[in-house]
Amino acid sequence: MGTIKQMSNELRDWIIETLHSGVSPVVIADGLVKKGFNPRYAYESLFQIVGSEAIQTSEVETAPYYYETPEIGRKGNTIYTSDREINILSRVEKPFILHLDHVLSDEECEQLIRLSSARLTPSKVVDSVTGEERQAPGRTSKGVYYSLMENPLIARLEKRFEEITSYPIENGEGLQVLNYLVGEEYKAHFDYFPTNKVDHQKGGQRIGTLLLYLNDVEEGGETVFPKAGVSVVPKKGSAVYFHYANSMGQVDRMSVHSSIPVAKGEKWVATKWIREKGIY
Ligand code: PD2
Ligand code: ZN
Repeated sequence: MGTIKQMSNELRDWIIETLHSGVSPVVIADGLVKKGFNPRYAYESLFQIVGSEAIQTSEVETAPYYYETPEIGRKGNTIYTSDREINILSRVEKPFILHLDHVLSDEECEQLIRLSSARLTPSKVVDSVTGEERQAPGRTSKGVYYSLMENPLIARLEKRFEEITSYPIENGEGLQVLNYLVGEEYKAHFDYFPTNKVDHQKGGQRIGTLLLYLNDVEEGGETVFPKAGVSVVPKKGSAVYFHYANSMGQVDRMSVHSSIPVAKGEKWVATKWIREKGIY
């Protein structure tokens, strides 16, 4: 019978690291018991570590996501903004995804690409454990961030996005424009932050994404929502809006999505991430 009742600092650090990598506490506790730890001690220690480190574990996130329809989903089949009429092409409820056409004019798409071409740098990802930004092999595109209202074009678009989504401009992160060349992709990910890494002083959780297509792609480059069985083909001026957080602080794991590799041509998109509160 295992009777070890003391844990070295090294072992504690290893447990924290392993929890962060997504291994469930139960699996780790079972492993400790197999190594000769007292079962009760192993389980209580794991419980304590999870609590004190605020580690998000698969056991903690078991409540089913409660779907709430965002305001954009109550506007019917056409969204009227002060300068455009935008058509809704398709709608998925769970996860919530809207496909929109004519969000940007051809000239606006071309202007955004022209402005961005000279400023591209390698894109980063939000680390699913630390919540910090870093470069990663799963995201091979290049991109540029604009600050809110940075120039007259961005200001006009920000205002339009506010009217489309009904979220104030201040809830939006600066627009990001991305460029993917042949073979480049953004592997499956969530846009929301790990729930224990949300900065409530700076806008809080990301709740929705407006992803705008700036050009037609010859082949590949679709945005794929594998849990919904949806694949969005990039079309110049169109957009997809997806919503993945509710007023109870839950996030929707069904919203996992990716940009599959461009097979021919190149792909330009703009991403508008929306937070639950004003950021600035
Ligand atoms: O470029 C895309 O299609 C894409 C897909 C998934 C962009 C993002 N996510 C993103 O910017 O978050
Ligand atoms: Zn994304």
